[in-house]
Amino acid sequence: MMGVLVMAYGSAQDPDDLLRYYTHIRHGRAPSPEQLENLRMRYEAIGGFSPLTAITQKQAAGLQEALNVMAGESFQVFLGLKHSPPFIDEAILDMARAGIERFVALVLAPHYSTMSVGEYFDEIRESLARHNLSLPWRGISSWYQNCRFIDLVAHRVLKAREKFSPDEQADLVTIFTAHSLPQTIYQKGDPYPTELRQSGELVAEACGITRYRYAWQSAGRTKEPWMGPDIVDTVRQLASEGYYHVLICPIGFVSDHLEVLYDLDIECQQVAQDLGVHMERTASFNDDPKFLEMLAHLVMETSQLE
Ligand code: FEC
Repeated sequence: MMGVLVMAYGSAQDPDDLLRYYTHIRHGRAPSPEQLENLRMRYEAIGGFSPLTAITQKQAAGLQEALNVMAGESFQVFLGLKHSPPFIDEAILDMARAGIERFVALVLAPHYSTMSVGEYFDEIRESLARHNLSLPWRGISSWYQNCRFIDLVAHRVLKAREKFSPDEQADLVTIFTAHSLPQTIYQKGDPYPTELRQSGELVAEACGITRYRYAWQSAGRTKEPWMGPDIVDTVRQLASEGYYHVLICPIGFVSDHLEVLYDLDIECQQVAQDLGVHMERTASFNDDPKFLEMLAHLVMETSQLE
């Protein structure tokens, strides 16, 4: 039996879990009371909790079903989250207990950065070492170029364009976004910025659109400089250039969560409305069976590599 370790960010389980969650994200440094209050306010604005962990659980279950259909029962999916239970470490132990002899590691984020996917892989290595396990594994570093993924995103973009009239579509600007990271990744030659551009180009080509931009979103609240341009500044910039119809495609994310539901749908939408900009965003994949089938293909192809 081949194991599949599906990994994602994780979210706070309830309001009482916010301090633990935020401290974990900050590598053990507790947030200030103001920072915590700000996070609480954002969670409240999206209904009191984030749907992320529940969606990730559905994605893992759906991936298992898709693999069962496509490959018989030769894969067993395990879920490991970065910042909330079930943690990656627990999933590694579960795999060992289940007698898994090798596994494919898949992060539910399409683009690679040492500070995103790389950290999930570090966690696997540390966990295996901590428990003295020697399970061979193959990590899927990125899948932003996968043609099935590009087709699915393109479909989402074309669908969302229908929310604009034909006249509006004529000057509509699509903005591809991903989570910002500290600018130090530029010095390290990290592939993340290039991968965002390439995925946007591929989707634009598949949709036949030529007016598109890139922006970073959800920069952390730390003192160091984060990658820009920020999505909110980009919407302001577009309005100043006379573009009042904007479609945001958060191609760096595959689920609804705080960074989509608050940062885009509330914060950015408010700025857009104040500027008189009609802003829409593409729907997240969540547990769309077509998306999970795409992941199943990816896992199967990776498991067959020598
Ligand atoms: O819905 C939810 O509850 C979770 C939303 C959420 C997702 C997410 C994805 C990514 N992050 C990435 C990097 C960083 C770095 C820091 C950082 C900080 C935060 C904070 C919250 C938060 N992130 Fe996040 N991220 C989500 C939520 N993130 C909350 C706390 C600060 C704030 O509110 O702004 C900075 C850590 C530090 O301070 O040292 C770096 C990356 C991703 C996308 C890849 C992935 O999903 O793993 C990269 C979803």
